[in-house]
Amino acid sequence: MSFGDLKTEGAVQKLNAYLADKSYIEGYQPTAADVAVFDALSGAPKDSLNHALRWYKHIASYSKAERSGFPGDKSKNAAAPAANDDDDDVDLFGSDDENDAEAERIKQERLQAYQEKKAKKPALVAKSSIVLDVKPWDDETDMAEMERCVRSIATDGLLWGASKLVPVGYGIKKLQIGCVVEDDKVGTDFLEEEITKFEDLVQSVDVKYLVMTSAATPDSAAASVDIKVVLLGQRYVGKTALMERFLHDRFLSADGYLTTIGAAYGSKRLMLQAPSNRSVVLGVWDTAGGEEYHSLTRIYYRGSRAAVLCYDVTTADSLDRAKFWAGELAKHEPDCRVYLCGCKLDLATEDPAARTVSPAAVKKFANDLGASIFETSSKTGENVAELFAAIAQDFVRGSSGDSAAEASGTVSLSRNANQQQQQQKKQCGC
Ligand SMILES: Nc1nc2c(ncn2[C@@H]2O[C@H](COP(=O)(O)OP(=O)(O)OP(=O)(O)O)[C@@H](O)[C@H]2O)c(=O)[nH]1
Ligand SMILES: [Mg+2]
Repeated sequence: MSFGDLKTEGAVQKLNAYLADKSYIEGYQPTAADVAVFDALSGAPKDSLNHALRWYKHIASYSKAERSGFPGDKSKNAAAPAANDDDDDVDLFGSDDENDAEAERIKQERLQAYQEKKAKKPALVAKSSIVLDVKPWDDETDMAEMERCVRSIATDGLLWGASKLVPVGYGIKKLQIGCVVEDDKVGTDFLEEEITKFEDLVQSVDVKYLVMTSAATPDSAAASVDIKVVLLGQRYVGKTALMERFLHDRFLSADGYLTTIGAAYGSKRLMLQAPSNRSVVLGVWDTAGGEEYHSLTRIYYRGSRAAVLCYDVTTADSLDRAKFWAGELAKHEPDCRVYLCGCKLDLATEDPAARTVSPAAVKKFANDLGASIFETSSKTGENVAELFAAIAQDFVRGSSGDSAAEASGTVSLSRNANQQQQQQKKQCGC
């Protein structure tokens, strides 16, 4: 099998189709096969061949010396990649001399089966991540009660997320609260109407920002990545699950844990509706937490504009690993904006005693870094959309010079601490 002469448009199109669901020519890390194909091209694929272009840019980001150090057999003609052993995939490229009718018929049959299978995939539910500013009448308004009232609004397709109190002056604070809505079920008008019904407490409601998070399939977003985001953290903290939830809005059960080897890549377009009114493509690298991959991981955070330092709220030493990565970024990528992400929030919500990472330690760490904090559950989806929406918003606002924490509306840990206290109260009956 071969892509053919990679100096021709047809061959580059085959390469593009091949890379539609793969990060590399072979396996899960850059190899000599990538170098062989890269060298065989006459230059960068054109914009419309988005998968090939994304791959090309990634391989081009390595120096020649680094490329020559990639593992694999350099003598092998990697422009003829090994057959893919993934049953889901189809061999779209016959060899140059596969011209006989039988081979063509088999190819067409497989292509048709592949397309039928693809067509049966369930449609993505369009969701938006919304952050609302809810303003009280004065500094005497009971903000805890206001938050309770807002959260009491329940309807199909609405999931409340994290919140914080933001000072607005004269001792008055507004409630900033996030939620994820299914677009065809819940709109901002509904939210505004429902919240302003608490008229004793609420003076006004504004949409701080709204991000459509599932408007595009990951594949269609690969064209031109605006911001490279890297996920870093100890093995097993939940990086891959976070990426899966963000890209595909799904959670693969705990039984199916597969440690990441090298790294995995995916991209997604977010539509920022207000106040930016533009789209941003996030290209996300999920790195391997295993210590044996650390030197390789450097390759993936190079050039990142945002890094999500993941820790597991139920695993105390995972915060130390996040600190290690913060140090590495400070040394090598000082311009990379950092977000702390406490994963597996659902476990701490279910059993507060399971939380072994202290919120105070996280806050101190975040303050030292000037980083935003999010606590997420890839199982329930809580705060995942908010995290990536904030990254996109911060990226857009970056040029205006806002600080990371203010720009993204840093998520307060206090809500979870409050929940914890409430649950502890419930448990002890006081
Ligand atoms: N309950 C719960 N389990 C989670 C969550 N996120 C991840 N897990 C589970 O934690 C285990 C590890 O998750 P991964 O996402 O594979 O961890 P990782 O950080 O990518 O690990 P490496 O690739 O080895 O570095 C898996 O069994 C997941 O199902 C979560 O939000 N809630
Ligand atoms: Mg992983």
